[in-house]
Amino acid sequence: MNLTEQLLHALKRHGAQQIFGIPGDFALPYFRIIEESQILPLYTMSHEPGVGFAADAAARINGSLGVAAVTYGAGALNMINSVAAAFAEKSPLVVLSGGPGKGESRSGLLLHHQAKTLDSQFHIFKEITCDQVRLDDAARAPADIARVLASCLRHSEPVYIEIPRDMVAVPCAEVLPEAPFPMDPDALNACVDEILETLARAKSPVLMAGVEVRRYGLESKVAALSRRLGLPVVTSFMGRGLLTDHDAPLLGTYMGVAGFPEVTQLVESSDGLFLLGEIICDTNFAVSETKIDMRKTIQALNGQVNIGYHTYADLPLAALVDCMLARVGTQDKTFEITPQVFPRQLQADDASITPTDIATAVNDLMAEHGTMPMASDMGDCLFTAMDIAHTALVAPGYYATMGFGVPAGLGLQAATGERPLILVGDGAFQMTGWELGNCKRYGWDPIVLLFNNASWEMLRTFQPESSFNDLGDWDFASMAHGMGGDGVCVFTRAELKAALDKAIATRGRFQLIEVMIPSGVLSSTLARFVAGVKRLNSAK
Ligand code: TPW
Ligand code: MG
Repeated sequence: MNLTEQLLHALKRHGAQQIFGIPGDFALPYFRIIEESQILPLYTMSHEPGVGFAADAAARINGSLGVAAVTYGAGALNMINSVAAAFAEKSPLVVLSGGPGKGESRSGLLLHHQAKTLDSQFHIFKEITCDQVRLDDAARAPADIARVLASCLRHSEPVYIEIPRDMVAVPCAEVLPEAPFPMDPDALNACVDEILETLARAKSPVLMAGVEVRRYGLESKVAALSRRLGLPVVTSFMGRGLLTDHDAPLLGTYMGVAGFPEVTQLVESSDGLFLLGEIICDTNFAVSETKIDMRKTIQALNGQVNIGYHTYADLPLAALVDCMLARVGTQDKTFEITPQVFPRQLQADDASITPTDIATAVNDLMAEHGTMPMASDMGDCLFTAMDIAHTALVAPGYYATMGFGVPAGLGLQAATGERPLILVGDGAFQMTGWELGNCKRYGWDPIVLLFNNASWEMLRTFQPESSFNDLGDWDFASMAHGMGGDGVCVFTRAELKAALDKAIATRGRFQLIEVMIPSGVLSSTLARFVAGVKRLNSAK
């Protein structure tokens, strides 16, 4: 077998299910092998940011490797922002890039796509990946590939693999998976003792589940753990969508001043806050009503556990959860929780549409037709998602990049086979909405709710005086037909309901519903978020 085939088999054995990509001349040779070997299906897209977002979303939804394949320079550097998002939000994304052959590297000519030096790209990717390799030595390649893929899964962070174009077809030995990382069972037991004692001592312990719980495939175990320990569960903003299909005592999403007062009160008054796989970032915590003293929490993240003033190093989350589960018996505790209530039963009348109406309409739709996985962009659409009943969600809640929603939705459908719902603002749609044109070739048929307020509205709420936030009317619905889908523009609640009913009944083509939202009308969560941030800032 050749080097590319061994790499593809190794990717598959480590959990990859498909490849998203755009080729170029440095990548054509390995793309040929991807296509002809049929080891993993290849989906090509239109622009590299979309490739990265789709592969990232596939990784997030399946809790396994996502693969983004690009060409050297113009292709790979076009994907920097998507890979940075995956790094920040801990998504195990494998970047494959073509590269100059060894001979041409020594030619003395500058090569096209070269920025500063031929190594510049490698150095740039070092900043946003946890491990890297250039496969320029066939003898070393199997061990290098094994190491890089093990790093990707262990840290749940992106990795970078460069394939010089004259190496793709050289003979290569099989990639043998690395041995699991050693762990100290005594340290694990001591840590679990301490966590269980701290939780038992607390009068009102709470478990906040973060994205690592999904990244390491621990949702059902964490749900069981919270039932056994009688721990109410909340997610963070970033963790929204976690545990939805598992029997967990889930109250809702913690968003400080922007969230539901019951959840905010529970979290901020807890004397035993257990942050499990939670990224400690501003979108999760800066909006706290009362500042949470992180030194008083238990934090399990990045393969270590912090309790009070000390740290247990090298304890993977999966081992920690397994060990805790083994210690808490098999009996569930009974306790009461009051879960968040979501808006239902849209008044289908002639009133104009608010973001909360969109959430209500989606809740009605999913109650009638079953839940759909969602991909959301950044913007008020993501705050609106907090009013949608719990369902799987991928969204850039921490890194907050625009342009994620549409390509991520395509990644969801490719990875799960399920029809996704995409939430996206008009500004974000201008960035990556074109990727919808790829649905037709692959039979993808997402339902897209485009929140069109003709504005960068989130920015406007923070700085209302700036007219540069006006985007004008682009008539997005009319573009759908030429791209192989159906588009409709809705102004009233009655039209919104009719459009959703029609979209759900129409399979095989993407369904774009352009929802016109009057200027200045926000979701209730974003309105609370802005009011809260302003209140906190004025108190400083
Ligand atoms: C890649 C900065 C954050 S929110 C926003 C901008 C420009 C406006 C979003 O407009 P949209 O949604 O999509 O119409 P809405 O609800 O606010 O009207 N470039 C990137 N990412 C970010 N986050 C920005 C700029 C930004
Ligand atoms: Mg907008």
